[in-house]
Amino acid sequence: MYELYYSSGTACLAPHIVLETLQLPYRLVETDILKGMHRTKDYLALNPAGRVPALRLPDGGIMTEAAAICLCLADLHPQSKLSPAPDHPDRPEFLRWMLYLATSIQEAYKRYFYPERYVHDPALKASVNAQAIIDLKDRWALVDSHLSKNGPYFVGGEPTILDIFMTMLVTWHQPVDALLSASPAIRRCHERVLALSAVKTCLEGQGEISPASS
Ligand SMILES: N[C@@H](CCC(=O)N[C@@H](CS)C(=O)NCC(=O)O)C(=O)O
Repeated sequence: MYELYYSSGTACLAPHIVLETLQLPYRLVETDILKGMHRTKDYLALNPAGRVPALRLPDGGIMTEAAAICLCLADLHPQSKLSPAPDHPDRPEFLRWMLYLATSIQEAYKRYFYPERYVHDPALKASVNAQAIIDLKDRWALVDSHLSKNGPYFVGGEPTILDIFMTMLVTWHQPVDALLSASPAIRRCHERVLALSAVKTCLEGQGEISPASS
C-alpha cells in the first residue's frame, strides 16, 4: 500500500493522479498545509524539508519531490506508457520538459505564492511577485509553442506524466482563464487531461482523505 501525504491544491495532485491512473493500492494521508500539518514533528521526521507531497512506498521507504515521484511510478509501470522507456527516442525530449516544468515553471509559482521567502526586506515582496508573473508568462509561452508544434501532448500521441504535471501547474494559475486564453495549445492539452477518468476521480475525491493517525 502506498501512502500519499496530501494537501489539496498543491504539488500532491500530480502524484495522486499517477497513483490513480496506475490503479495502485494507496491512501491519502491528510497533511493540510493551511493547518500547518506539514510542520508537525511527525511529518518533519518523514520529510525534514517540511513540504508536501511525501510518498510512503510499500517497502516503508519515503520519497519526496513531486516530479521524481511521478517519474518513479511511471517508470515502474511501463505498460501504462506514462513515460517513454529510457531507450525510447522520445525520452530525451520527455526528460527535458519534465525538468523544465519542475525547475522553471514550478519554481516561478513558488516565488509567486511565497515572495516573502525570497527577500530580507518585506518591502520587496511585491517586486518578487511581479517578477514571478513576468517569468511565468515567458516560461508558459515556451510550453505553448512546443505544444502547438508537437501537441496535443508533450511527447507521442498519448498523455504522459508531463501532461499530468502540466495540468497540476495550470490549476495553480491565478486566474486560470488568463493563462488558458493566451495559450491555446496549453488549453487543448489541459482539457484532454481533465477529461481522463483518473483525473476526474482525483479532482472530485479531494474530500476523501484520512487523518494521519487512522
Ligand atoms: N520541489 C518540491 C516542492 C514542494 C512544495 O513546495 N510544496 C508546497 C505545496 S505545493 C508546500 O509544501 N508548501 C508549504 C510550505 O512551503 O510551507 C516538490 O515538487 O515536491
